[in-house]
Amino acid sequence: MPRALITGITGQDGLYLSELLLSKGYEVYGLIRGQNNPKRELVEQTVPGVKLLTGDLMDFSSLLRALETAQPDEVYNLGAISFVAYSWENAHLTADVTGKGVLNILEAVRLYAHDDVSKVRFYQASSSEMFGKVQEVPQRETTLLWPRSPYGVAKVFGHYMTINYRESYGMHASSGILFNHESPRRGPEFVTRKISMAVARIKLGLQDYVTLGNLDAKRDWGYAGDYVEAMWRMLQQPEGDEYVVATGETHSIRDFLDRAFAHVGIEDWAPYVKQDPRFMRPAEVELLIGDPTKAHEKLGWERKVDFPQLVAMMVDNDLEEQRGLMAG
Ligand code: NDP
Ligand code: GDR
Repeated sequence: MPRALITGITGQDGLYLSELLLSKGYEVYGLIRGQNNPKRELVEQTVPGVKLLTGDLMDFSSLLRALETAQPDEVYNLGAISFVAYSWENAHLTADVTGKGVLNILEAVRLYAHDDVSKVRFYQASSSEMFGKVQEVPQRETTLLWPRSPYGVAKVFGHYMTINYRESYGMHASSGILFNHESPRRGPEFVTRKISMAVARIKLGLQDYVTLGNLDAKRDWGYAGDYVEAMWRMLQQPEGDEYVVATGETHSIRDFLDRAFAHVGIEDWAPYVKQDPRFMRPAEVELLIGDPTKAHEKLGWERKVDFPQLVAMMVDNDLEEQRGLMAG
C-alpha cells in the first residue's frame, strides 16, 4: 500500500487530493497545525480515512517527526499562506511559511531519507502568481517569472528550491505551476467563492449586494478536483519536472459575475455589485492564461469541468448550503 503525507490537509486541495489518494488505495497522512485547529472536524468528517499528524511548516522538527511516523513514498507540500491580498500585510509570515516552509520540508525529506532520496517523491504547489506581470502570453513552464506580491515572491523561492533539491541531491521533486482552481470548497475570501456565496444569498433575499475590488482582472479558472489529479500524475513520472496546469482559457471577474448571476435568473447584476478600493491590491496581476500542452502530452492530463460548469457547481452548492442554514 503506497503511503502519502500531505501538508495543507485542511485546505481546498488537501481535501480533494486526500479523496483521490484514498480512492487509489493509499494510506494518507495529513499534517495539521495548531493546538485546536477549527478545521480538524471538517477533515475528519470529509476524509475519515486520513491519519492526522500535528506539525507546522515553520517547525522543522515537527516535519521530521511527521515523516518518520508516516514513512511516506510521496510528499505533497500544499501548506501555505495562500491568500495573495493578505500577503502584503503579513509579508514576513508569508515568506516564512510559503517560502522558507518549502526549504524546511525539502530538507526534512533529505534528512529523513538519509541521502537515499530516491525513496521519497516530492510535490511542490507552485503557482501562476509567479508569472505576475506576465512576460509572455500564454504562460508556460519556460516563461520568465515576475511575481507581483509577497506571496508570489515566496512561491518563486519555493519553486527554485524544489528544482535545486532535484539538481543538487537527485531528489524526485516536481513543481506544479497551477493556475487558479476553484470549487465549492474554496475559501470564502477568494473572489469566486465570495461571488457564488453572495449570489446565492442575494437570490434568497439574505443579502443586498456584494463589495468587490478590481473587476477587470482575468484569470484562468479550473476545477480543483481536476487539478489534484495532475499533482498525482506528476509523481508517477520517471523523473521530477515542472508542469503548467491550466485550462488555456481566461475570463474576467465580470465574466464570472455574468455567469453566476445569470445562473439564478439575474441578467443585470449592476445593482447588486459595489466596488471598494479596500479590495484593490497594491500591485495587480492583470492577466493569467496558461498553456497546459506539456501536462497534456507528458501527463496525459485533461480538465473535465469547464468554466460554465464550474460557476454553476459553485452557485448551486451555495444555494443548497444557504437553504440548509435557513431551514435551521
Ligand atoms: P488553502 O488556503 O485552502 O489551504 C492552505 C493550507 O495551508 C491550509 O490547510 C492551511 O492550514 C495550511 N497552512 C497554513 N499555514 C501553515 C503552516 N504554517 N504550516 C502548515 N500548514 C499551513 O489553499 P489551497 O488548497 O487552495 O491551495 C493549496 C496550495 O496550492 C497552496 O500552497 C496554494 O498556495 C497553492 N496554489 C493554490 C492555487 C489555487 O488556485 N487554489 C493555485 C496555485 C497554487 P490551516 O487550516 O491550519 O490554516
Ligand atoms: P488570486 O485569487 O489572487 O488569483 O490567488 P483571488 O480569488 O483572491 O483573486 C482573483 C482576482 O480577483 C480580484 N478581485 C478580488 N479578489 C478577492 N479575493 N476579493 C475581492 O473582493 C476581489 N475583487 C476583485 C483580485 O484583485 C484578483 O485579480 C489565488 C490563490 O489561490 C493563490 O494561492 C493561488 O496561487 C492563485 O490563485 C493561482
